[in-house]
Amino acid sequence: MSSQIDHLLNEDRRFAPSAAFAATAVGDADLYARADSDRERFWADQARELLHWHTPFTSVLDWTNPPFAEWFADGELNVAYNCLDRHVEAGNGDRIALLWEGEPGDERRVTYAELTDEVKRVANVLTGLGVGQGDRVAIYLPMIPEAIAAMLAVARVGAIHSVVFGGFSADSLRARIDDAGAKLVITADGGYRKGKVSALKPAVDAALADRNGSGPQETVEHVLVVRRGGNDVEWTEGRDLWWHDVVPAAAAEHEAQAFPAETPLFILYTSGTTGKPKGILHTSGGYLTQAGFTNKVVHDIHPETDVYWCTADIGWITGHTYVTYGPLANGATQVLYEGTPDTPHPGRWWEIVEKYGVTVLYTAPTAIRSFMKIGRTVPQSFDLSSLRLLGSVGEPINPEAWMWYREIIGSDRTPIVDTWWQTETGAIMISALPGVTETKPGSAQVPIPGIAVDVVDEAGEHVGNGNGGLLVITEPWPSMLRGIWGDPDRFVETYWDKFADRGFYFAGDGARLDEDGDVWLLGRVDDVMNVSGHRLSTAEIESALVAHEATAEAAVVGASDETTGQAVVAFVILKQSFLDAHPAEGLATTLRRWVSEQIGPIARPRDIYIVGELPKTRSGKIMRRLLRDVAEGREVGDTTTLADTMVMSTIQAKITT
Ligand code: 6R9
Repeated sequence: MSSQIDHLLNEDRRFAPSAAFAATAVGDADLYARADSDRERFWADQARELLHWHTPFTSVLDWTNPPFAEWFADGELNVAYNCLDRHVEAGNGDRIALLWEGEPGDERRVTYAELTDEVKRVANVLTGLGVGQGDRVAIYLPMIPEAIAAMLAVARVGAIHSVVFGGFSADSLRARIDDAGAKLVITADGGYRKGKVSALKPAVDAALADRNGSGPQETVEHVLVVRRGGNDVEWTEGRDLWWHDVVPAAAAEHEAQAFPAETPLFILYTSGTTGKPKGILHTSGGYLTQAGFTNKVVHDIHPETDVYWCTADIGWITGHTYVTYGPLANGATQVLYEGTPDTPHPGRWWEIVEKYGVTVLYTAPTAIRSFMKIGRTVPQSFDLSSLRLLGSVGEPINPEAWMWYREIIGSDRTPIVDTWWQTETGAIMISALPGVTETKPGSAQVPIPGIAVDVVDEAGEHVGNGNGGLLVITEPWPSMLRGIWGDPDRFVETYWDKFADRGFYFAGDGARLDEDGDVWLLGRVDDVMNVSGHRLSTAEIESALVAHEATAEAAVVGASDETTGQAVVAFVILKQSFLDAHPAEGLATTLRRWVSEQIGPIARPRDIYIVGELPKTRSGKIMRRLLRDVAEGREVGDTTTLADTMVMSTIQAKITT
């Protein structure tokens, strides 16, 4: 980390917004002044300006029972109405909501009127299936318009969605269905990935297969299946329903009912420091306010003219806030792309930018770095002149990638907003405003208007400019998580206990303040890895590894990786009894595949080292710091606290041979 900090300290390039950009930018410097003079009033103004309230709120923030916040609690709204009907009622029904591009090149343009119609029908189907306020619905879909329609229909009837990324395994899906007690699963036969159909329905079938009495009682009553891949699927009569049978047949009239602002909107599972993923709970009014506000001022959305494209999958928080809720609340037109960036050719994304005239692009550093690897000639063979603003999210963006993004993709002209936030924060918290802030490559810079953050030491003291420490959020914010599904104690413990006396939210990230007081993110300080912008927990992968019959013990670390930011590296001790009966050849490959099946391909270790022992302290804690040194090819650091100081040289000898 220290070499990274030195490197960042030397970064002194600055990019002021052009006068032309600033002249038309939605967000101006006045927002900071307004927010500073009265934070709660500022958010109340945003909530009133950006959303339609069936019942106006009178109470803004209730923080009488911290850390359980309530925002706009006596107000009532319907989230789907805000994302759909009101735009149609305002005469914008013909505006395109989704410019959808399938991986094979098929396309669909969906207007606000059409999407509203579809969501109303799906809402009627949900009601017909007995899904109503407070019920949980799991969504396991590819990036197709139906995925957005499904989320909004669930929201429309006051139910709670839990979107599970399509790359997760049947086991991961099962765990999430069980934890939330989902009543319905919405899936597809399959979707296109890397040039072929990747099936989804079999994973749902496997997740719902008879468990012979193990696990909790089955809660799922129905599975609603979209036909996308055209692949053959198994069918359970009475349980499974085709979307194309029931949705078009449902009535297109559906009046959106108003729900209290604190009505749960969704649960989204994310990795924590322990093995079990946490179901992060978000509610309606505050979440939609901050989603809409940040999309508008950070992405500088002009709904009449912009073609916005956020490349995130809806299985992640970025897809929730900046594909589904933020842009649709603002009535924007956006690109939705089903497939992978390099299928069928490495210029696929840039072809899409050219084809649709994308003006605002929001993506992750890992994608930028993989394009850097391929080389500038690929993007340069497309017309990218429509782009006027670029955004980054998911992990720290190194200054080289930032510069390449600006020069090659942004023609050395577009501002870049590096946006820091988390599943838990629900929306962007730290970012430049593109028409206001002079940007610095590699720094997320300043809290957005209405947000208060600090960098503090272990005791919670402000570290002061020029120093590093822990990133905290010092005041409640509208889109903050309201809890962990079914586990209020874990919510308090994970985020609030560390600085309980000060009431700070602890984000789990290390950060540094530069001489101007701007924030530079330095990565996680806990056992959470960030692989291609996706959060994975070391404990979760370790427990998958030890669940294999060959494994006695496992330690997992995140090692820095040129393309993916971090990569999963595992150190595994095998069981002697297993080795006595089986050949050791090919086991690393088997274990890699095993992890992929247990959790999903994103968790597959880049390297697995079979070792005889693991470095442990005298109290038995695995010293991952030392394993990280090995995995990153560095000289191993201080080993004096190891119970057996020889262990590291044995491990290294093993790895270099
Ligand atoms: C939105 C999202 C959250 C973690 C977060 C941090 C890292 C996200 C970042 C960033 C540096 C940025 N992170 N954005 N680090 N600069 N602009 O990614 O949510 O999947 O929950 O991950 O990602 O470590 O704590 P999530």
